[in-house]
Amino acid sequence: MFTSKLFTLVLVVQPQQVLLGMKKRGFGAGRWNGFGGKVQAGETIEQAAHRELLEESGLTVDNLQKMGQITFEFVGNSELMEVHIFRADTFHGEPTESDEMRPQWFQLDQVPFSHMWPDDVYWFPLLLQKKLFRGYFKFQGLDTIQEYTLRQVEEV
Ligand code: 8OG
Repeated sequence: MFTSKLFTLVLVVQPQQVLLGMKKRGFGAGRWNGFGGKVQAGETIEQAAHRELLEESGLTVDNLQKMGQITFEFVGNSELMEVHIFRADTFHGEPTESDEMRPQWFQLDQVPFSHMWPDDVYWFPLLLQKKLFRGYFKFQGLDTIQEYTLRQVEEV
């Protein structure tokens, strides 16, 4: 029997650049990623996305666009991770390093996929093209995708 836990992930995108953070500790440490984390009891997924973005990057946004939903299974772990992925095209504040993340802008043609989660190379281009998607990735360990599905959808 599988159970699942909700997570958020926010990508701040500018016309030529995307903001990523180097995860300094915990799950995904050593990888560049968007900003996000677990949805806490009593908050909506969107509230969690705003909170985690502020905590980890120092930024606030007026508008989060829902872009995708990906479920991750890790072989041997019965808890699935359901990650809700958002995009923001405008923001307030200055990217600021936190205990968890060191933010840095990347040119859109220089996204550091070899130092990101291995599934990102599949769905990131969809997010950048403003296409909505749903996916399922089954990992063996933290580096190997055993199988996956990914499709474009009309509504997330
Ligand atoms: O609270 P914590 O930092 O552990 O939350 C994990 C964050 O990592 C959350 O924002 C969701 C995100 N995340 C995964 N798996 C993957 C993945 O395969 N790719 C990307 N880009 N982000 C992921 O949990």
